[in-house]
Amino acid sequence: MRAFITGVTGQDGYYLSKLLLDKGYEVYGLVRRTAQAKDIPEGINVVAGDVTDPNVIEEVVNIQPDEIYNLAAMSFVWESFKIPKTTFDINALGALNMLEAAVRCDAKLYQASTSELYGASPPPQNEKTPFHPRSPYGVSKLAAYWLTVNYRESYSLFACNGILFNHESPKRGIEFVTQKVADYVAMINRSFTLHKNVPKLSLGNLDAIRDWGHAKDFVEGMWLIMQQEEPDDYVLATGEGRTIRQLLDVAFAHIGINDWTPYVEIDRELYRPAEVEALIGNADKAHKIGWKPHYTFEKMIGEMIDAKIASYSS
Ligand code: G4F
Repeated sequence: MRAFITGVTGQDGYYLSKLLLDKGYEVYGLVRRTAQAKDIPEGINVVAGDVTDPNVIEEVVNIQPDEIYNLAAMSFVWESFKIPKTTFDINALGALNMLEAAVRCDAKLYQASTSELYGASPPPQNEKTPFHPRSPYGVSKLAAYWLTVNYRESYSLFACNGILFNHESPKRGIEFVTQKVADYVAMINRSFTLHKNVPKLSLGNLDAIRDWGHAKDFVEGMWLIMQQEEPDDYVLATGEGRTIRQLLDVAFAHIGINDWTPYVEIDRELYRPAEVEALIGNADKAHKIGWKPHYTFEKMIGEMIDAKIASYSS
């Protein structure tokens, strides 16, 4: 089997390509700058290019993959308010180019959709919940979602949306709240041994609720979705919602601190113009095809903090 992955340098690209290589796939990964390729697992065939460039279609056709995983995205919701056009180009136009490529080589296609599609729709959210995105990111991903459905219905393409709720790991970018907290907690831990003061952690909305799982569990779901008889759309989520306050409880407890309030300050700048208050997924449909997450929240946050502590002491 041959797979083509866009966004291979990101967190999900890393875990998915490892999974596929372990399964014996020949893996091709699209990278915008070849310098980025140093962070990807060994064994991937690196293809230089950009999802927004129509020439990428020809590149994919030359490779003739069996499966395309479109993970490339401008994925930071807050930033999407600052760069809406770039966000739309990468997330919507990029998906369109990959769908065109999939039609040309009759490949299966996985589209990385997101719980941000639900936005203002109250939880629990499943495949039947109405969409109401609250950011340029969410709107761009909704366009990609419907393009995927449309190509499936128009060309009988095996095209699927994985509607993934938040998923994290030590590979998560520092822009996202779990890694930002893990990094800070590791610094605090180090400051105890160095007897140094660390500035406060600035955060935005502490009352937002998210459903956080581990990326390693979620890429298994991506693959499983692509192995079904019929193409379809699936929610992947743990079903457990926590506030940012609860994330802070778990993270600080990992280094033995029970009261995090002296370490945290609120920065209004970090609020989004339109907030998504609560995302908690119902993944019953994915459970029926055999997917289930294994990591607990505590284990995942602990792993992220320990990885940061290890990086600071090396
Ligand atoms: O970690 P976040 O930036 O993730 P967000 O916005 O939920 O988006 C992530 O998950 C989506 C799936 O639901 C993906 F589609 C998307 O690409 C991305 O991977 O923020 C989580 C929550 C938000 O409510 C935010 O307002 O944390 C809140 N928050 C509070 N203070 C903060 C901060 N978020 C960030 N990034 N930084 C803060 O200082």
